[in-house]
Amino acid sequence: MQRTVAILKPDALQRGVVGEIIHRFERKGLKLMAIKMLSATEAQLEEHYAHHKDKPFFADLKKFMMSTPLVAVVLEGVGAVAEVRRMAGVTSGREAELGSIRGDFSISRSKNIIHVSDSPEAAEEEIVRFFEKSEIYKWDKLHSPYTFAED
Ligand code: 3AN
Repeated sequence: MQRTVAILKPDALQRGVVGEIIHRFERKGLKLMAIKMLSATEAQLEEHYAHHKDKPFFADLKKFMMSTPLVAVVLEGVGAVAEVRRMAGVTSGREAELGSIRGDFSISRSKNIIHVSDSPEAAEEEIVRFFEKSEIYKWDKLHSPYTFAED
């Protein structure tokens, strides 16, 4: 099983689509291992968006991400990283396929509703960055044998 992180951004909270998005993850069969609201710190965002630190939009991106609390979840499932990326859609809401979270709920590149981990390694780093160990719950999802198979 693989773990991944999704962070619902201020536009998801302002637009009132947090529940709908979490509902999609549940319906897909992913296991919720952690869920919380948090106020991102500047230090967390500088680390999280280090690959964008020289971009002209970096200051606005940080300001946006600190404009409301965020909702962060840890999800578990077979191939969860790729599956949740596919569910999120490509970065720009204007290019994301209809049916994906960004394709359905956003029409912008900067206000694109959700962050999702882009690799298993990034997911593990993000878990450490945004969660305390005690906030991650290990539990048996009784439906798992009906959701996941050898393939
Ligand atoms: P993703 O979130 O799909 O992995 P990244 O890592 O390229 O995409 O971008 C991280 C965040 O930076 C995006 N979710 C978006 O909010 C913001 N961003 C990326 N490119 C731009 C851009 N050209 N203009 C404004 N904001 C951007």
